[in-house]
Amino acid sequence: GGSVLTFGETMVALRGSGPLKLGGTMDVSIAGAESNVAIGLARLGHTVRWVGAVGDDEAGELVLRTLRAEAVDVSGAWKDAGAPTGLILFEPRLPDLTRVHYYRAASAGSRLSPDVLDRAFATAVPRILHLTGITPALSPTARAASTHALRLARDHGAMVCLDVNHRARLWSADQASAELQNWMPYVDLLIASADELPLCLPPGSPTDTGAQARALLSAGVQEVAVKLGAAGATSYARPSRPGAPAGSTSSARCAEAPSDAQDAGGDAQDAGGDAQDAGGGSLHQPAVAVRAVDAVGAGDAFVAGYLSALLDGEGIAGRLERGVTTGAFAVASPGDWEGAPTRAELDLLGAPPGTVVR
Ligand code: KDG
Repeated sequence: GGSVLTFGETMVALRGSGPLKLGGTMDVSIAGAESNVAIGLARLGHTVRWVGAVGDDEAGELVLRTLRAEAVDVSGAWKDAGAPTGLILFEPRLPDLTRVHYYRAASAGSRLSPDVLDRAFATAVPRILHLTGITPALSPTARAASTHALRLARDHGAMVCLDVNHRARLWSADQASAELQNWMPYVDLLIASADELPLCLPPGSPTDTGAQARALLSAGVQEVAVKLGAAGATSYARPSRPGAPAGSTSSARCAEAPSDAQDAGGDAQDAGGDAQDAGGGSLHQPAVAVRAVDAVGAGDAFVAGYLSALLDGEGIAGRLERGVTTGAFAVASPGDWEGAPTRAELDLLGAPPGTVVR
């Protein structure tokens, strides 16, 4: 059981250091947005379960062994003898630009189906179901598994967290939008980058991020967290109401935050920079300034931090603060999830440059 259930495809990840076509050496690890979140949560001490399939191959062994080593519950994961484990190649092409190449069509992980979620919920009902917009892009059965998960969460009273994570190499914006719009009535917490918000709304919706977030709140979402990369993140929430789903109870904090709580010039240099009320039931949190090494996985790390604080009973300011902190750890370390902090390490980012912890 546990606090969080997540499902999706996790692949073997090969990461080079320059143009792929030149060859050379690559590091071997694993990657998958949902398992990145699972590892981030487990490092922070939460119980988290990842469900999905790998092939009956050594690559699949690597995936399961790594997740087990990170204290992610993989008891509901399985090996599919009929298809291989998927593969992802990361090609760092410029200091701030990484290209991704997928070898995942018809992979084991893409063959998820709705019965998998029935089994997961029959074992234990999580407090939070976390899913991403990657899974429905993988196959028709994975899409059906995703929508089935949304219904199971609603039926069992689990809170739903969706990270849009649009992957243009897997499906078009139109395809994503046609699917994700229908999901909004089931979603409690929506996490997205600003350019992904329109994918969740009908055509002709507002073009301004704040207005889009508020349109989503009107469509039934309780809380919208917008990831802004180096600019931090902004959350929008509607006031909590009696009978609201678990986890959304402190949403009202957002609207209540005093607008003069912080110095208006709070900037990204300030590792302890607190959230500022951006008006209209929204709260902005600047990013923690770090030397960026690898931005891949930062969004997933943000989700892990955000959900961790939510599980701890923190309000929106605390969720944003932990989200930008875990996001900064991800950006400052190579790999998708390798640099994710433990709870004791969360404070390290506030240390002055050149600090040696002895
Ligand atoms: O968020 C990081 C992911 O993009 C990476 O781990 C691979 O899940 C992945 C995907 O489908 O792109």
